[in-house]
Amino acid sequence: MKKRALITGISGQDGSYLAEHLLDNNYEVHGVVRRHSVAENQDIRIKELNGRINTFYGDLLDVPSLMRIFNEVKPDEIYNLGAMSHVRISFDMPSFTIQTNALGVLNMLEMYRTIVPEAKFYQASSSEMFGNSVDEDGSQRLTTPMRPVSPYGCAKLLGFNLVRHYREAYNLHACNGILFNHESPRRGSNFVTNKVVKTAVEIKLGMRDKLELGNLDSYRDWGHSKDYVKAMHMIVNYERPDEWIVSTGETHSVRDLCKYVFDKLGMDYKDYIVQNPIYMRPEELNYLKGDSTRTREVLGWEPEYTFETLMDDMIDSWLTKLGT
Ligand code: NAP
Ligand code: F7E
Repeated sequence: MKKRALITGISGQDGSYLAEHLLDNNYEVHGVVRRHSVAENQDIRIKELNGRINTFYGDLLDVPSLMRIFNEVKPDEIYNLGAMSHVRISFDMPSFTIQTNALGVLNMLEMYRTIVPEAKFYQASSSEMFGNSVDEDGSQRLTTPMRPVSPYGCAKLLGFNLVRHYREAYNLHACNGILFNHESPRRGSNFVTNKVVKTAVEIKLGMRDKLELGNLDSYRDWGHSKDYVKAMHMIVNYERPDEWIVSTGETHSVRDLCKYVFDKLGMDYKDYIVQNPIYMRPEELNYLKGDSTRTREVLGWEPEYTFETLMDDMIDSWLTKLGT
């Protein structure tokens, strides 16, 4: 019999790639989608999967909907990817962020514990939980202190701890993947990578003449979402529930990112970038570089994309979308 997976956030970047990966591995895939006033927008990233996946209306904050879905699907594996995932916007919507990203995890764990305790559970934890802690060698790892610097990071840390607590208290196969930034052509266009790539392509095509950004001096460890969803599946299927770091181990500044993308399109980024304080954060996370040695050695996970091939994939996608 096929294994049944339930994905919250299936309409998001990772949820859509994870659904494809699980279908390729012969899973029956179910997902939770939220109602949008523009119906076409609620499944834009999963349209191609129509007929191959089963979706349910629901919300992490709507316990009756979760109860109905858990009882109907009776999943073998649960992937909790639903979240308010934009760090800058979490400062504007701290209460909603904390409800969705922390209380939402509690709601999911309660459904799991009471309805399908024999199932396996994955929580989408984040490198944003580290805040500005960096080990002496310039990396973050499981032992690095977690001191988040955004409402998003604070909420994710509560979710992370709830997963640990439920695992120990109720003997559940509940796992945390601490994923560093990962991107793709499906990334929301208000995250920095896709914003830079999309705008640079528009400038190249004469549709715009500047790119407004915030802090150019922060560093991120950027990988490809397609590689990272494979790690999620490996984490859940490892013999023991645990915590895992998923990262490339390379870091680049936002300035490096701009330079690479504009160079690739034959332009000098310095001619087009304007800094606008509205994109700055009340508190910034300055530097991320993850040490995923244990994940590679124990799970055998290896990313296929490099920073450069990730950016090239995103550039090609926007060039195609904008009609060249
Ligand atoms: P994303 O594209 O923003 O997708 C988030 C998904 O969550 C969307 O499907 C969204 O639905 C759904 N959602 C939001 N609020 C919800 C709620 N209250 N109830 C149910 N669903 C809700 O994010 P992503 O990049 O795929 O990230 C997936 C997960 O990994 C998130 O939990 C994120 O915080 C975490 N994470 C991401 C990264 C990264 O670099 N991408 C790194 C570490 C951790 P709508 O489309 O209807 O809003
Ligand atoms: O910002 C700087 C910004 O919004 C990256 C989420 O997936 O990864 C993501 O969070 C950097 C920051 O991602 C703009 O200040 C400059 O230093 O692309 P981002 P993020 O905040 O790192 C973590 C791991 C997650 O878990 C989150 O869900 O870029 N930056 N100028 C800008 N950022 C944005 N968005 N827009 C700008 O104009």
